[in-house]
Amino acid sequence: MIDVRMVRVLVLSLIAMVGLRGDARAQSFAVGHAFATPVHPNAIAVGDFNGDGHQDLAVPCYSPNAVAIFLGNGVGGFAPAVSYAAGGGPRFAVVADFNADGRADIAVANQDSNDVAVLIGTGTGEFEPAVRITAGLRPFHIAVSDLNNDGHVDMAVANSASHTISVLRGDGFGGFSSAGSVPVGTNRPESCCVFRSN
Ligand SMILES: [Ca+2]
Ligand SMILES: [Ca+2]
Repeated sequence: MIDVRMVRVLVLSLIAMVGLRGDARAQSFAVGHAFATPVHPNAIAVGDFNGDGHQDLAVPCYSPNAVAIFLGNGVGGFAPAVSYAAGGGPRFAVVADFNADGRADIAVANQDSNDVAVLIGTGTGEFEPAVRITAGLRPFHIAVSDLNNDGHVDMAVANSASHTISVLRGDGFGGFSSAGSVPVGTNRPESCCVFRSN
């Protein structure tokens, strides 16, 4: 039985080798390690939050409505999590540089408070308090891209209960404003991605 307080994270030397070499032929992994998280982890996002060249993890967790940050040591280990308040029901997290300062930031989809939390990274592994932007009902997923070709990172948010994709326009300084939403049918959109069709 899976303990919901734990997230099993396969952090293995072989994975690091694949990342460094881009070797798609590697097909096996060593035994994984489990790391304690706050209650009910929902997703994992990867980035280098303290600029040491080692991958770190952001794990949105239902309780206590936070995103847990694990700083990696580069050999498969992680420091105990430090949590940052995110909003109601953190469901998904994505890493991007929203204010173009070269430091990784995080956005979290909050399915219970119907918003997206943006946490600006300081580059030391810590984050500024979350700024929350209204999305649709029960946002489950975020995709990041420059959607209007202004050079700033924007977000598309899949809202599972309002059956829409919200577009949040980035200002390049970490701020976002709503650019409306697009209906996508009635079958609970729970994920989205960005691609160019022409
Ligand atoms: Ca790091
Ligand atoms: Ca940044």
